[in-house]
Amino acid sequence: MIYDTIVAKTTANGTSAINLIRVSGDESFNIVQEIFKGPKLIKQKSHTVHYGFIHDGKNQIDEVLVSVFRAPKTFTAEDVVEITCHGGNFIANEIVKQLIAHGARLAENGEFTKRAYLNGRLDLTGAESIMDLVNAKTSNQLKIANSQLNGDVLELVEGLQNEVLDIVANIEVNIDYPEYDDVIEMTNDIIIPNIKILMSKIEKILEEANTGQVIRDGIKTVIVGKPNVGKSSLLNTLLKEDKAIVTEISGTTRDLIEAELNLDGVLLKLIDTAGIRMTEDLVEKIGIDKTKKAIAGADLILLVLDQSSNLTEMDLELLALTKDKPRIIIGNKIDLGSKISLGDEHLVNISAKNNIGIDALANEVKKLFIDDKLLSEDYTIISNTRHIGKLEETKLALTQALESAMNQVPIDMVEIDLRKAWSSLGEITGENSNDDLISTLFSKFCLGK
Ligand SMILES: Nc1nc2c(ncn2[C@@H]2O[C@H](COP(=O)(O)OP(=O)(O)OP(=O)(O)O)[C@@H](O)[C@H]2O)c(=O)[nH]1
Ligand SMILES: [Mg+2]
Repeated sequence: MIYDTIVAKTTANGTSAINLIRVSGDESFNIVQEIFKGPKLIKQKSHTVHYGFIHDGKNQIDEVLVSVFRAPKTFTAEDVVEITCHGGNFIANEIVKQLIAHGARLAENGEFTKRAYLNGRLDLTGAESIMDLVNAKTSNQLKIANSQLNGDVLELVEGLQNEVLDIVANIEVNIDYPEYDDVIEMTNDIIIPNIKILMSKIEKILEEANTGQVIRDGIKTVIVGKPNVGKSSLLNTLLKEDKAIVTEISGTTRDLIEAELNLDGVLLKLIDTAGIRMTEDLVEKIGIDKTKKAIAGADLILLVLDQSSNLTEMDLELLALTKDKPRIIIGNKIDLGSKISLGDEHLVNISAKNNIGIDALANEVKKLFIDDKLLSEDYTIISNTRHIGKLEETKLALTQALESAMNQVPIDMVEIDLRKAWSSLGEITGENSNDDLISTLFSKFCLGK
């Protein structure tokens, strides 16, 4: 298909040494040539770089390097020209303006990657992995994004699709050649075990996806406790910086304080909260309300208790409030004593102020969420929430197919559910997906990507 020629600055706003402007589409070479004084671009070999000047017809704008890439071996699978100019927003914006004046259109967010997808160079999972690469903050995030970019998720999903098709083929054969009266029973005997095998495969993938999702999205970790137990001290010790104010005054933290921590390749999205207590102070009350909301939205609670004094009513309330959440109960200020014991409940003793027990705490967090085996071996892990949702849909359709088959429902009805399973899988790779989904998905990309 032929699309119009698009342009965007690919580097972020702000002062930098160099900026890169990307142009993609059939007219790329011609449009850039209009404002480029240098060699004739159309005559140059693909994947070469050329020195020259950009001008606006009257004046020189910048001294640049122009790289030319001919379709189809380019990022978008279209003709692409990249202009490397000096840094600073002004120059880059002037060049983009000139390119637009000569017929290019300003690209939408993610439109270059969208073209790569529409032109068949990437499947949807490959395109999504590019956004994950750009956003990666830990080595594990990078690892799963690269595996997805290399087509591992595509391969996994296509494998599952083929298994569904094999089952459908069994049905088709028997529908086409219904030589025997008991054909339906026979077919069910063949397909029921196959559906079961496929379902258990998908269940295993979904189980492992927990680890993938945690790695991709990070763990929203909320530090809670009554005032003065050392929540902010814990945040600071974990971050190795004085991010939150720490004082001996109860009620020091009023608002949520957010920070990110790379814990051996696992991203913790930490939130320090206002200590919970009864208070008449309006500001503190609002802070406490926010704490309660943060608890509700957390993946993990770090509930901090104070080992230097006995448990209070408020501690017990907080223990009850967080009971159903994944949580780690921490006994802080272990340097001052160990007055608390919780019976069967596991307590991780630390001193936030003196940096004692912090590594053990970090290990507890990892143990709770990450299956290391999946990362060390050559596994394909699904990590993207959209993919997980589609796999759940697939599983549901297979469950329905299985139920029908077991109840000897007419075989063509069973086939409808199997086809549904097949098409849910196809939505993961973008083999069948609607325009709205594609637009929303790519709009989350940054400009120039
Ligand atoms: N001895 C000792 N003191 C600590 C420890 N951790 C924190 N503290 C002290 O406890 C006091 C309160 O610490 P914060 O970190 O501000 O406590 P908080 O839970 O954030 O308190 P609020 O924000 O008021 O809810 C400060 O004086 C800290 O220095 C520890 O491990 N040992
Ligand atoms: Mg605090």
